[in-house]
Amino acid sequence: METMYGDKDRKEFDSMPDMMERIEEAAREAGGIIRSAHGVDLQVENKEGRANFVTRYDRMVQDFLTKRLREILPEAKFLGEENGMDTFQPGDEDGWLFVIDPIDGTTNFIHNMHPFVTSIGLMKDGVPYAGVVYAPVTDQMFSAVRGQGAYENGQRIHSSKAPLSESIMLSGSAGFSMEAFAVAQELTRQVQERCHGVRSTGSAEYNLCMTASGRAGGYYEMRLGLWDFCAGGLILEEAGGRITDYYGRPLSWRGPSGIVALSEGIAREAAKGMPDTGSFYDRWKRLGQQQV
Ligand code: 2AM
Ligand code: CA
Repeated sequence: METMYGDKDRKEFDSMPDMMERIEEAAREAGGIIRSAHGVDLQVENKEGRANFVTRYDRMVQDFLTKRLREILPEAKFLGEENGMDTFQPGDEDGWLFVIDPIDGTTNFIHNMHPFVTSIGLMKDGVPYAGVVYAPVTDQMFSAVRGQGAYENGQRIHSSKAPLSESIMLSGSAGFSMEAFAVAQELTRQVQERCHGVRSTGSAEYNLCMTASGRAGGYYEMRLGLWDFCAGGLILEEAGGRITDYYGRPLSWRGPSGIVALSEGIAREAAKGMPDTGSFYDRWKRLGQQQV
């Protein structure tokens, strides 16, 4: 059968259902470790910059995932938020690369306030190939394989076809830069008056999954690590949505980026130019330039 994949890829692709099951199982186990943290000393430390925290559990879960995923796909390389693995290395664009965030939404986790999730992206030759995002508090498992659609707890999901005027939007909430936050707030003010309201959850991967599953119309954030959007970005694309940088350009999938993630309906509007406001991206770009 003629496919978009070559013969070699096709072979790997056939073994994907089994591999995906094992990756999801690893994410579920990671969620178990995260849930077991309730009421224990998290040993919170502040990393570089403002409100950028890490706990004993972020490190422990990343170690667990690295070990478990290495058993599943021994030839894969790793990029992860913690333990000094956070930079895309020369050669990472060749072959398999796991991109993991053991806890996305660490500040929420510290405050015991859902959502916080485990995310596992799997890149192949420099582009996302599979993604798994697991929310342990609500037991939601989101997943996608490139070309095979997106799923929540085994059910196919689709992003919304609704226009901005009938959607909830999600704003970024990283506290690393008050200047970036001020720019994002200005965009939020403008988006707020054109939709049903803007919310902020504190977990980028969860926001992407909320957009992929049709609950939210989109999500924007000034700066994120690759581990914050790799898995959820693929899940959104497979659900019919669109993720770009805030100039509307395709993501490089190599490292940090600002992102604009949109449902199918709002992406269509944005492509045409928003009603009476001009292009979403032009607006974002003008605001972004104050900071970049
Ligand atoms: P984290 O919880 O894994 O740190 C909040 O809007 C999102 O921004 C979260 O996904 C959070 O991921 C991420 N975030 C927090 N601090 C950040 C930083 N200094 N740089 C990039 N992303 C950050
Ligand atoms: Ca994290």
